Amino acid sequence: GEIIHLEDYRPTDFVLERVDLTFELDPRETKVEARLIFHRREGVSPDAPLILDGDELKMTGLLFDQEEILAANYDVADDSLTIRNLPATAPFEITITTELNPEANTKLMGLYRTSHVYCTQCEAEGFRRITYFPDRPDVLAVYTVNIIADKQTAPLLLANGNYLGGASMGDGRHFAAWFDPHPKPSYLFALVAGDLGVVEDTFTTMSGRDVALKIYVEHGKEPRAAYAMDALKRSMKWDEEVFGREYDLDIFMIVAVSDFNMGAMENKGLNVFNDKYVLAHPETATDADYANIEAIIAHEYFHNWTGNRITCRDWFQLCLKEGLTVYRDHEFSADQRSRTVKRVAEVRHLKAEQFPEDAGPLAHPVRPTKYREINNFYTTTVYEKGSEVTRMLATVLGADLFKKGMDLYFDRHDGQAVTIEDFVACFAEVSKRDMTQFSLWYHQAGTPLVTASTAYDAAKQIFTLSLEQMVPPTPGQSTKEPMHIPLRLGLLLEDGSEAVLSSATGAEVTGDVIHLVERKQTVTFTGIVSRPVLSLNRGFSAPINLHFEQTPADRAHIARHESDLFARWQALNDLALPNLVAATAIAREGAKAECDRALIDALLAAAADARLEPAFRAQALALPSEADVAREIGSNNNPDAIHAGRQDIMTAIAKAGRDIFSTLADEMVVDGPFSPDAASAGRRALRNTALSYLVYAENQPDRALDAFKSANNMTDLSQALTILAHRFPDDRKTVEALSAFKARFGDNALVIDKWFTIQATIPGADALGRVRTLMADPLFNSTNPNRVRALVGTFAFSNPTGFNRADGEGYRFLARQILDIDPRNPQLAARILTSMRSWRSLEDVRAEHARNALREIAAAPKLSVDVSDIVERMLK
Ligand code: DPP
Ligand code: ZN
Repeated sequence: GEIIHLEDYRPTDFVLERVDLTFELDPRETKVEARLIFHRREGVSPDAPLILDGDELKMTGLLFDQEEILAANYDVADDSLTIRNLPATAPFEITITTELNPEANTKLMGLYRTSHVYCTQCEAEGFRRITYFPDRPDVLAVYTVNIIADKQTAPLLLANGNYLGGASMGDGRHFAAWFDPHPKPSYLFALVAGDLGVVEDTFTTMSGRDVALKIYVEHGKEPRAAYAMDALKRSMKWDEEVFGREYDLDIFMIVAVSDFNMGAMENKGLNVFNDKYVLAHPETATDADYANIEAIIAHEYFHNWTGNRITCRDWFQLCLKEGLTVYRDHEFSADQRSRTVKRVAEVRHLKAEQFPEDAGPLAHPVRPTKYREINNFYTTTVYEKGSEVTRMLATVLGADLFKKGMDLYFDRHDGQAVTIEDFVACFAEVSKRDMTQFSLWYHQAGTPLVTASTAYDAAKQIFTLSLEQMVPPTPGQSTKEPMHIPLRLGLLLEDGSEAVLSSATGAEVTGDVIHLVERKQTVTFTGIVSRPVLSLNRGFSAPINLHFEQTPADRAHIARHESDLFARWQALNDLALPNLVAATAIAREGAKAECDRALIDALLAAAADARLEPAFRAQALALPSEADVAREIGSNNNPDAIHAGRQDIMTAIAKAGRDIFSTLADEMVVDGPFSPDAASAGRRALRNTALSYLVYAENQPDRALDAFKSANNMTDLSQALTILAHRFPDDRKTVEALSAFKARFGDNALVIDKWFTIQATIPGADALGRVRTLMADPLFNSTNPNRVRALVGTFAFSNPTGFNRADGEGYRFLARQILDIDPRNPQLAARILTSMRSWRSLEDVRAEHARNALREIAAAPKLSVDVSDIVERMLK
């Protein structure tokens, strides 16, 4: 659990040339033989020992060039192996034998079992749980893998690369050999063995090579992999067309497993997925599930170039592969669906997850400089903010130079393990821009606050925009430098046209982008014939908090007339937030809040505007969440008041728009057989949003109950059930609907996860009791990460009133859960604990309870490094 610092990086003393692995698989006694060929790096002292990483390993054999090593020449512990007196220059072979118990591996790191399937997860540091190894991403080697297993229970034997061959062994076992010609770091190693069904297809690459595509799932679930296969082929094609990247092996495999800590893993040629992001069927998957599958299949596939062929020098560079690959999958989804709707969803997610992280005790730079446990840095900052930084790079440079920079990056660094500096240098080189200031986005944590004010001189036709930026202090970084903030903007004129921005002084302006680079900057636009309405940060061109006092009338103008549709959504959001904040204050006094007419009119105008696509209208009508309101208020938060105030506003909008919502509920019915395409999904989204408002207006469950009974797909069914459960939790009809749902889908784990989630997120103080009851349900399973996240995770992350009960019982419950999960699966425990990251912004009584719960965790006698790292940072 020591702190690792970026500045301490140095290359290994020994170069690993080749890796030969043999696995004799057994549920409890798996034998692994690793033959590793090394040579001493030039210039390294001949006395330097070889030090290999391990984690909970048991070594049963150690050879040097096939000879026993003298006991005096090595030291072994369960977490390291040190070998001394090794050759000064000549290559040598070390053979290590270890014994593993996959069945007992509940951490789901290294080699483990899930539903009788052997499977591995090695990122970030799981390979060291398989054998002693230089387990770091800058050690790239070519691997041969031999797998031996029982033929009956494990007819399928998979590893990275291309299949070499296999045979029966006569003792009921068989073997298979795989060879991966691409040098790779150990975190991309994978092995899968078991009895699975397969869906097969082929893809012909841009140079005419045929690639065999295989998706392995549990027997009987093959039809549910069809959409994932379709998404994979579209991803492969898109990466060729947009980034010029071709696949490089003869085979690409995906395996879906039901016990997995993360979403999915991009192992070379053998992706392993949480089955949640592979399996989909109209009766069991929602539109959101389909969109997630498409995005994650693409994400892992895109890693083949951004992550695998070009990998990270060290784990501080995680955003090099993750931020860039998220950006690529965002662009892919935008091209496959509606770009605006996709952008709105991204920004909602960024603000809901990353902004709170960046504003709390867990804030860290996109490229951190120290960590205790790397598993705790697979964060929305590294992923989503990392993606936003890549997007800004494209905005600052423009599409052509960005593409040139990417091409240079691929050409120059293919086959290497590199850094963020290497990446940024490619863009500096092609654009001849000094990227030093821009790079602060990687180094300075915290969401910048930009304050804008404007003036218009009608006589001189001059419009002045004054901008000021401030990056708030974050842990370990008390003072910050001004950043390079690219702000896209539009000046909307009275007649509905847009002012031309060509004559600006005071800032660099490229196209519709202002480059804010100083702490304070005043930009002047001349030739502006009438008072313009400023639309700033179009498309969310920079991930900032914007403080700009704009009148409701101006915001409503943007919401109606902006050519940039994202900005319209943003304007509606900006109209809604002050209403929700005011409603919170009123609710805190025990009174009922009113809603501004400007907001109601703007929302209903968007709802009824048939020129706007339904998915956009649904997003426009979705008010900022309770978490959004809490973030806007910032401190002394009372989740009950936020909830009550928001309910008042929802009801006011619902009543005012009853006719429109009723029309939409009829108009947006999707006829014909189910299709997960974006247009149909958009109609369903708008219809369900309208239904939800109607239930607010009517305040009785019948309409939701009808929707529940008539639904012919999981989107409509789960939405209707959510409305029933959240609004009428104790109604007999709701109770019946919940049990009907459970009875119908009891054998489908992914749907039962939804059943748990819907109930875990029912607002109010009774939620905790409900969660406790659900934990006793036979379908609850505390060892399955998806199930634990569905119940305990969503309760803590997504039930603000239930979790933040004023008596602190929610926090005490979570503390106990964390201490229970931690010994089994520290990664899962640490992740769920981050749900408390904003505890300091709660009002005093709740904050005190939260602090005590965190202290209870911190005081536990035996904590994993994962949990102790998170809890200590949260209490600091
Ligand atoms: N590298 C993995 C990913 O794709 C981590 N789960 O994000
Ligand atoms: Zn990734």
